[in-house]
Amino acid sequence: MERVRNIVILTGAGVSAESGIDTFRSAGGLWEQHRVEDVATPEGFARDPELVLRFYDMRREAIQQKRPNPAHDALARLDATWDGELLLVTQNVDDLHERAGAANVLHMHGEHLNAWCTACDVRSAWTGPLINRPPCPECGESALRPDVVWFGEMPYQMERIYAALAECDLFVSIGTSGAVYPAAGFVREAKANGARTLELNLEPSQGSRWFDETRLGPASELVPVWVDEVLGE
Ligand code: BV8
Repeated sequence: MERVRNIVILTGAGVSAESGIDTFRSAGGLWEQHRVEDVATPEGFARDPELVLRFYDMRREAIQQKRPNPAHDALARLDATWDGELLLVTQNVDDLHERAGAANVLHMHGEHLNAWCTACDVRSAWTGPLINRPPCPECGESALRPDVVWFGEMPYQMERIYAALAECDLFVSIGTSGAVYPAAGFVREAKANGARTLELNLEPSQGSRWFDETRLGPASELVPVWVDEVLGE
């Protein structure tokens, strides 16, 4: 394997599955008994803000009871010791990568532990519920929403992601079904720029054919083995 210098890693719900956080597809297309369009779209929020706020309050509370698993720990170890460029992009809105010690995590779909004020546009760290419409720490308005990218909304820091994909020699996708865009298209972007592409997943994803190599199994087993390989290289 020619010397790898710049790595981009994309993680999805599968990397947090063994920490006890439900993936989106495991619930047979329903997501915690809700349809995505009712709880993860701006239209759904406008239609029934209480339903959406309760949905996110429940998940924000739940993730704070969970712990990182060996996949998060291994990625944090790679982040701390890799001597080239490393960008860890996650589709997940939990903070398990950070709690495992990863330093530069890019949450392209936002974060449960932030609240976004629709009055002053400021984002604040937030661990409690939003259902009782608490005042924004910045402007005092009761206009806080989850700082999460809903379907139809633009994911965060896309330019930074595409710049890293243009420079990377290795793109690794971990625990994602490849169902949601633009994240699902990153492998093609990396491949077009000459990077090698590796997928670590419990089952083949919708984009498996774009990967040079796919390893099937639980992230808590596959990720530490891969990190040892790439550090030992
Ligand atoms: C946008 C935050 C444009 C919310 C999320 C038609 C065709 C193509 C695209 C579209 C289309 N119609 C609409 C679109 C665009 C849409 C889209 O892609 N829809 C899909 C459904 C077709 N995308 C968007 O809307 C995005 N925005 O396009 O904006 C735009 C342009 C200009 C201006 C404005 C806007 C925004 C998408 C972001 C939505 N928000 N999350 C929240 O979390 O509450 S997405 C959410 O679902 C997750 O963040 C994640 O991204 C996605 C689920 O994917 P995964 O993470 O992969 O999880 P999943 O359950 O699917 O898979 C888990 C995998 O893990 C499985 O493969 C499983 O086998 C594996 N696994 C399980 N256990 C383990 C494991 N692997 C390893 N170990 C294990 N133990």
